[in-house]
Amino acid sequence: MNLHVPDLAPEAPPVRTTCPYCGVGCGVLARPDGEGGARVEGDPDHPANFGRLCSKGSALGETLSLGDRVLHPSIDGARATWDAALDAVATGFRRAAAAHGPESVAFYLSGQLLTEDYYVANKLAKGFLGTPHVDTNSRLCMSSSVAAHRRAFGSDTVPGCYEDLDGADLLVLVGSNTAWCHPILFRRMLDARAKRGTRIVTIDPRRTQTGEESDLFLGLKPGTDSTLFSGLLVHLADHGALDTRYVADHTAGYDLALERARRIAPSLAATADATGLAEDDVARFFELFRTTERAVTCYSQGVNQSAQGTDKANAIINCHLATGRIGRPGMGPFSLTGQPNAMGGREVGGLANMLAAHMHFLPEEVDLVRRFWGAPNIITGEGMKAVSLFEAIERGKIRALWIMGTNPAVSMPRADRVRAALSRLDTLVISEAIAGTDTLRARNAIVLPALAWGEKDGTVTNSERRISRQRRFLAPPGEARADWWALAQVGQRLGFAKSFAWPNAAAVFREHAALSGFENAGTRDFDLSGVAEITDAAYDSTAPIQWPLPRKAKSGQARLFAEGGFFTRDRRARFVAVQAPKLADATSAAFPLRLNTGRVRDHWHTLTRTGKSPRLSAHRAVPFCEIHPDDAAAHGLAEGDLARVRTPYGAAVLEVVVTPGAQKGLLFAPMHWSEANTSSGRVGALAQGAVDPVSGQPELKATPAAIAPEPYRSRGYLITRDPVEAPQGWWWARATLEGGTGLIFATQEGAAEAGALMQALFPGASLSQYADPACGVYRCAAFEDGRLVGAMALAPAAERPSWDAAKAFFRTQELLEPTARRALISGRAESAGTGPLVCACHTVGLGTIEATIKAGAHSVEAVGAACKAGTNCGSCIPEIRKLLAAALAPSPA
Ligand SMILES: Nc1nc2c(c(=O)[nH]1)N[C@H]1C(S)=C(S)[C@@H](COP(=O)(O)OP(=O)(O)OC[C@H]3O[C@@H](n4cnc5c(=O)[nH]c(N)nc54)[C@H](O)[C@@H]3O)O[C@H]1N2
Ligand SMILES: Nc1nc2c(c(=O)[nH]1)N[C@H]1C(S)=C(S)[C@@H](COP(=O)(O)OP(=O)(O)OC[C@H]3O[C@@H](n4cnc5c(=O)[nH]c(N)nc54)[C@H](O)[C@@H]3O)O[C@H]1N2
Ligand code: SF4
Ligand SMILES: [Mo]
Repeated sequence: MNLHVPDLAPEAPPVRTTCPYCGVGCGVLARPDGEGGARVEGDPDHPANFGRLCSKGSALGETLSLGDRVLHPSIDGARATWDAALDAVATGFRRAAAAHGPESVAFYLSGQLLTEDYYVANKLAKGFLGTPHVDTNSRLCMSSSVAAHRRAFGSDTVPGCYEDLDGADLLVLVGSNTAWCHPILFRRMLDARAKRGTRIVTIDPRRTQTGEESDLFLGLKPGTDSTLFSGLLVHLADHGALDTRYVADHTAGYDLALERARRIAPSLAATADATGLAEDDVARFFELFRTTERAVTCYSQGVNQSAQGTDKANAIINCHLATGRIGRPGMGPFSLTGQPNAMGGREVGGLANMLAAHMHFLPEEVDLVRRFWGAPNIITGEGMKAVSLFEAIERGKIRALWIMGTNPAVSMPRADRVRAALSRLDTLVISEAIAGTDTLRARNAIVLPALAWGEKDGTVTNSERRISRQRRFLAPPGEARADWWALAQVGQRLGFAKSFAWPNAAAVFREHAALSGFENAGTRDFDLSGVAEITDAAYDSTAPIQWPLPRKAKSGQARLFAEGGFFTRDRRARFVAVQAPKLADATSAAFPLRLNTGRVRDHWHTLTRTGKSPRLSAHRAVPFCEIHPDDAAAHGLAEGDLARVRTPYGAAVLEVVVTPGAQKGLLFAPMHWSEANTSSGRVGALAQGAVDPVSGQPELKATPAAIAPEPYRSRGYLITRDPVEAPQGWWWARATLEGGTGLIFATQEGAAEAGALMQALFPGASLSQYADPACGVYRCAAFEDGRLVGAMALAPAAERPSWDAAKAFFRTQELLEPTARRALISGRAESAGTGPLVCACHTVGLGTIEATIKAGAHSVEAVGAACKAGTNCGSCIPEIRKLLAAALAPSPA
């Protein structure tokens, strides 16, 4: 169903906008088709991607349909007008504030909001409602990096830019699966390797696709990064590799930091021992770092999402300060941000420990912001961070909450508890674009329909401090409105009409830029005053800009700190003496393993958007758990089995993936699946969430865990044109397919029950069936007027029928040939498929690629030429390379 009103003529020039997924911030050209859809391609002029898009960006056009959108406001399930819903929000907040004080109202925001949305939310809460309790999913994402920047630089400043990746001779990737999570930056890194021989070192307990592509992979024990980088600092000091001038002129605290590092990692041997790495590997890494001046260290969630995430980041920054490798071309510590606007959220001050525009709570800062806003109720100190915030909700201390652009019932650690806590609130407001999320299902709420990508208008900031426009190219569907508008309306209803009266997003942006420059004589890093008077027209047409961009500056600044100038009082950076690493909870007999969680290549977070794309849903179709072969054997598990993974906080049933890339003792499961798309694959429920003492960021990578087989009698798939409810008792995961939707399932039932189910699902249809109850096999295709409407296969669990071939028959609505009809139920179809998807852009499966290699395509280019795999976005090239290596390896005989 497409309800988008035709907005722009199909022939109109493309709209320049920005990808709404990761923090790389790629430029996108969108060509609306006039029917609510659009063709997208990379913007060749955008300095983040120069025309490239990864698999997720390339498939954006598949996520624009309106069938599952929230299209009008509702109150406790009943449709309401915007006026009524906004009145209800204002009344709820006013009531909570009157009865329990303004601090009983809270906001839980998102790094996927636009800067303009974020700015208005922050201003409303911190200046007018008078509550400090504004936090965001960025707490789970990069708050440890923010804290580390502040400790080292006195400000939350990313010192470098993407060109440093092109110009580095050494790239160290710490706790980052860059190949899958920042694919376009990874392409730039591989280009650098091809052009200048850049070496890539990956540090991660799992051998990820990124690790596979690296020159050196260090599979360290979880949580031990601070030891490794302490060892590196000691090595640099002992080998005369310091930049003594830089240390003397621009830093403080070196001696203490080195002394602490020596205690944590006194020698190479001690470092190797504590990190579980081979001494040779550690030595090679240290030497590479010592001898390569142009070195960039990139880090993301393996560093941030950790009970000592801030220390990990500071241990890395220490090594760059000690060598003066910061702010110069091809050098620097580089926090890769996750969400498209993680940086924008930091700029407006949307974290509980910030006030606004990179200012905190010094009395003069509070006074400055108060005067600028004309704020009657300015807050004077920090609010609660995400984990504490939800605990306070559980205790009844927070009575009203506005959730915007995030799905905490899935993504918060201890997600079961978080979901239950929501029922304690008197007023819950949820601004959402997609219906049926786990958070929306958690309880009744005031639901406000948000604009989605393609409909929204505003700005986002990427990892290199570059602000790009997200531009509207589709008409707002239904009654959906901009998030900033809804927030401003509530501000007006609470009696602050004048302060919340912006006519458009450009006006909000101007105010935000003006605040950054207000009484800022170079003492605050974040300064956008150069665009504080930008006209509506210029805002509409602006090219990406980098900050700082002070008044009168001709352009933004690409790098900072090459010659010091830090934002501490004495303008010196600080070395930080870090603590010896220790994971929050020890493993035990009951929970002998650890659960690491993260991401897969083609899915985004809780699947509300990538889950709509058949191509993106094919790469990984079920929630799974990676395990080392030895652990699998010890627990009686084989590839493809289902296993129950338990932690002290929750449990999930996941498909087992046995891989030597997993570290012994460490499980890995993706965070993506929710109750909306699987019976029990919601991994957030299992995460411990012990918080980092400095940043408050929860640990999501090392929860003590147990695993055991979860046997089922049968496995199978069910494909239908429209979604159907899975029967009680099934384990299932749902994926979007071309022309249909599919359930991969496991059940204690057999052929007879499967047959009965198909009869019930398709009462008027003609069923072609094959049943062998004795062997537990059942296959069925359902036709209505000759059109294929359903297909099912069920077999004993060990056989796991694959749907790869059957899926293909749903791509068309045409009548099927008799041979195709026979193939569908003969079981032959199963083996005729092309196997699991590797290339999402050209829909090329594993089987096809293997056959292509066998037929003589012996390079990535040759495979591409023969079957197109890897020729569009390139996200799958690492996987193709791996298949080539496996196929072409000399056989042992
Ligand atoms: N495809 C895809 N891309 C995305 C996203 C997505 O959902 N899907 N989300 C975006 C967002 S918001 C974010 S934050 C980023 C995250 O991007 P990444 O940080 O690259 O992704 P993760 O998979 O969460 O974790 C990275 C790695 O940290 C490793 N790790 C775990 N523990 C440790 C440790 O103790 N030390 C070290 N060194 N490594 C460890 C994990 O094994 C994992 O491989 O991705 C962004 N890009
Ligand atoms: N176990 C585990 N948990 C994790 C992580 C992990 O690695 N492991 N990673 C953490 C990290 S780094 C992150 S960033 C979080 C992400 O976790 P979430 O932010 O909870 O995940 P999303 O699915 O991106 O949720 C965004 C929601 O906003 C909705 N939405 C989309 N566009 C708009 C809009 O314009 N306005 C509004 N109002 N709503 C919109 C989407 O439909 C979706 O429901 O997860 C965290 N949780
Ligand atoms: S790397 Fe991919 S997901 Fe990230 S911004 Fe670029 S196209 Fe979007
Ligand atoms: Mo994130």
